[in-house]
Amino acid sequence: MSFDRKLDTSMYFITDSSYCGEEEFLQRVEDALRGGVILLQLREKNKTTRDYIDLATKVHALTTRYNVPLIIDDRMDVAMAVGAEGVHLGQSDMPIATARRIMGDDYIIGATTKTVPQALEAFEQGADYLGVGAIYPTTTKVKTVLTSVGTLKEICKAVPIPVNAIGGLNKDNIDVLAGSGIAGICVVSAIMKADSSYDATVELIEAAREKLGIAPGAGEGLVR
Ligand code: TZP
Ligand code: MG
Repeated sequence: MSFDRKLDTSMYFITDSSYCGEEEFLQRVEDALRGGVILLQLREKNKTTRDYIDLATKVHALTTRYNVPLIIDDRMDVAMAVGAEGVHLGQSDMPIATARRIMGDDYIIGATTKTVPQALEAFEQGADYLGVGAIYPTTTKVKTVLTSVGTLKEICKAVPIPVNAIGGLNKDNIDVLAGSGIAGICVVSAIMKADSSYDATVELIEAAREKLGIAPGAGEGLVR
């Protein structure tokens, strides 16, 4: 799993399996992939290691088919165990520099940051992209505080890596992100809870293209 191309974070789907059973979950993951998500994170907070690996293996089979990198939330060990393409680390997870030292340069490492100093630190330690938010209040289970669009803009200016906005985003409220300098958006419920995860993805991509000038697939494709 190595990446010889610019990382495309433009439409980043983060999963939450707590909304439905496994069959529906995997169907929604595939629908989102079919709809055009370009990066996918498996985010599990309550699974045993064994169950996390089990689900990650199934999700990785799908993402591989669609040539989409799979990022595992929090757990470098799970990412490496299933041959996923990367890991996403928060401020209380393993330090980015430690993960980079262990994982090497062939894995994608993402970081959650809410301030310019945090963003600079993550970049300097080897993060490939940043998630910044929550921009809006979220219904997804997460310990977070709101981040202003002003701070988001400052972070985008401060680091040369892709910065994604996250938190309560949907096709009808992303206008506030125009001109912020983001590379993409991260969504959970806008896709996960939609009647159709496929339609929701297609509509989100359309909205991001129209309102933010962000177009998934502008990169050169995944090289394995
Ligand atoms: N980090 C900040 S907000 C959030 C995370 C993981 C959840 C975003 O979920 P949603 O449903 O897109 O608001
Ligand atoms: Mg985390």
